[in-house]
Amino acid sequence: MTIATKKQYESLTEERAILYAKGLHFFSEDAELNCREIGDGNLNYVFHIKDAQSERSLIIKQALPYAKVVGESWPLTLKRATIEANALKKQAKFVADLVPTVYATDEELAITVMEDLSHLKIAREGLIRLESYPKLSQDIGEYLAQTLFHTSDFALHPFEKKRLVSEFSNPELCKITEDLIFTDPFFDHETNDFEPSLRAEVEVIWNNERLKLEVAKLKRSFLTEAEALLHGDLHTGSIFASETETKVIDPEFAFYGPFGFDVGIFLANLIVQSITREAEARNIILQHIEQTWGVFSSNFSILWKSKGIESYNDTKGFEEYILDKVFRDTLGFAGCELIRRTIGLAHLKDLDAIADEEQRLRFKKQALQVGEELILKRYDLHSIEAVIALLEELHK
Ligand code: SR1
Ligand code: MG
Repeated sequence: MTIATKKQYESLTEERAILYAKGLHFFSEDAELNCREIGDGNLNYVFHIKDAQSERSLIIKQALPYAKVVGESWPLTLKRATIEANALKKQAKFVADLVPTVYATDEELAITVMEDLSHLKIAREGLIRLESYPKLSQDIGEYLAQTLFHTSDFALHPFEKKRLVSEFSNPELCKITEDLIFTDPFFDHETNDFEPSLRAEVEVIWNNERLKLEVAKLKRSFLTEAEALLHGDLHTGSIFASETETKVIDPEFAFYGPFGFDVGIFLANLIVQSITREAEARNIILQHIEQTWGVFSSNFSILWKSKGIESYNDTKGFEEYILDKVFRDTLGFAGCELIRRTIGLAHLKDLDAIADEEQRLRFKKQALQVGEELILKRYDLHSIEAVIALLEELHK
């Protein structure tokens, strides 16, 4: 449902969100609604609205006309709310159980009304507390294979594929990624943010021409390879999880880009957990890393054989070539994400919240080291097992 409104954009408060929810006719007329703003991301308001009597609830997400993380000095398109809602609806066609249901959208107010997932926890928060998410890698591997394959030229008529490329043109949000992941961390840029004790390691990165050449190639892939509809920001803060459920939220960065980007961003966020954990807790994460790639690649392969429409699909070596390219890109993008989350503008609680300074710095240096190695060695690491071995080396 699209709600018709003649309103000019104005940001909601908790009180206004309740009034807005009443107009949706989702709750009974006499419902006594409670509302809390629960958004802890960098960009949006998220209102949780609940009728205490019936227990019915929903989420009203509103994009702000600027990046919340920086303030009003960083204006940001409201069109991202429409991109996000349309991406969720598109993904629901392939992985309905793994994304929240969209109930309504309102373009003028940049609002998406959706299923309340507050019985689940943001995966990053749970992972930091060593909570167990046994389904995480199975579900995310499946999500990646289904959403990426079905929105690619391997599954779509070329006219429909190109229509979607245009529908999901998202230049402002892509620019954030281009700057914050692929450019700024590799130069002495004012957006960077790192502890003074890391300066020596950071300067090594800024002066490493071989590394910068590889990052330039990865940035070019991100800019030019419109392979599939990406989530665009698939870190563990974009995932709600429990022991039995996984839901991927927040695809406001969605656009047509290279297959390996979503896979790489997700793996990088698991890699950070593998750095900060010890013993059995670390093994669980290493298994998730291995299984994510395993589930993604085997499901992609099954879809290739069962649903592929490309004339060359049966040509010997083509499928292997594609999956090998996705694997190399995945490692490279994961490396860029590790570096930017350590020294760029947007950090991770997994690392920043470690109180012990010596330990925190050691982990951050390891994140930088793994990031550099994944970028530089991505053509020498021939399997996900080789990546696991590289991660295990850190703890020897
Ligand atoms: C200004 S936005 C900073 C970061 O938050 C988002 O979640 C993306 O990861 C972006 O790079
Ligand atoms: Mg987000």
